[in-house]
Amino acid sequence: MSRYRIHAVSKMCGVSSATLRAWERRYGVPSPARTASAYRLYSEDDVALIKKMRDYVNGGMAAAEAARMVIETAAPQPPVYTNGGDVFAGASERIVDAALRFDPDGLEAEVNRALSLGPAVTIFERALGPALERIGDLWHEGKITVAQEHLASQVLGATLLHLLRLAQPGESGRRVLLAAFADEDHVLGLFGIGLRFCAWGFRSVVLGPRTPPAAIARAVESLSPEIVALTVAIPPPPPAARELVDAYADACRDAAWIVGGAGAEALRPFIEARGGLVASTEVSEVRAQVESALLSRRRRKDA
Ligand code: B12
Repeated sequence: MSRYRIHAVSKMCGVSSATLRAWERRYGVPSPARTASAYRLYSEDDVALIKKMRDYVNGGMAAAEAARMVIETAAPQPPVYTNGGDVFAGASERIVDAALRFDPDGLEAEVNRALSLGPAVTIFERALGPALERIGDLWHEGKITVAQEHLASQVLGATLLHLLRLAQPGESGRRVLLAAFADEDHVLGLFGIGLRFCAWGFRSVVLGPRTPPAAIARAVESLSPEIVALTVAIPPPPPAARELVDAYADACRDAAWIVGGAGAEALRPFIEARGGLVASTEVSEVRAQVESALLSRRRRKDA
């Protein structure tokens, strides 16, 4: 049962309230219940987690590592099933609810909780991605403000980048360069697809939003990726679009390249004219597209 307020817990554990809030925000350790007026209410289990975390940190362990140990060794919590028993859908719903409440701490805590549900790619595809899409729809319908949507994008974007770092495979030699078109800020879907590439054995290098062709050219020259994955949500108008796609095609040199995102279809003729791929909207088909592009690339190199 949850019964202790933050000041009481702070005294019981010898950890300041500010540190307790920081541990919750950064690591979800712990994620106490809330009263109707949003005050934290800690349970005995929450207090036990805090004491463990305190002991590790006092023993000289970095807080992030201590949090990981605490989460891994905690007795398994019964998952909170909602939505027909699907834990990922439940996590997604709680993230959206936190955005709807405009509750930054709750949002961080729910996102952090989702991170323990399974492999990074599954967490993205079944919890974080659907949450983003729902938040986008709510924004479009005028049910949440730009501020709420920005907050959610910010927290989820930072988390996806973190997951991407954790999901990197060992030095396998295969490398994908991930970037957004010039003038493009929408990168969350790209980070998600980066997790897929990691699961397929690629190390990813993220150049991020608004990457001009010259930057791609430089990165291709220095890093020799096997494939360049670009995203575009809002394509430029046709005359500029052809020029821009041509510039990306030149920048990718002999690397395979694939363009995805909501705006890719509009650029299909320009992309295909230069030997690029337009990503399928089915992620399972993207893998086949990538493998066949890499095979053609190898054949070209061997010829
Ligand atoms: C989050 C968001 C933002 C965030 C982006 C944060 C970030 N760091 O990415 C911010 C606040 C910055 C933003 C800004 C703007 N946004 Co906005 N945004 C959204 C929102 C709500 C969600 C996008 C998202 O992350 N979706 C979730 C991801 C997972 O989906 P996804 O991107 O489609 O990616 C999937 C696939 O497409 C695929 N994929 C994507 N890229 C790639 C690449 C490869 C290689 C592969 C294989 C696959 C792949 O993988 C993903 C997995 O399924 C959408 C609304 C919506 N419902 O989509 C609007 C939306 C995209 N935005 C829109 C607009 C208009 C803007 C602004 C112009 C708003 C403004 N007035 O300032 C600016 C433009 C900024 C710019 N220059 O790019 C419009 C675009 C309409 C259009 N097509 O013209 C939308 C659709 C909202 C709307 N309904 O009006 N936005």
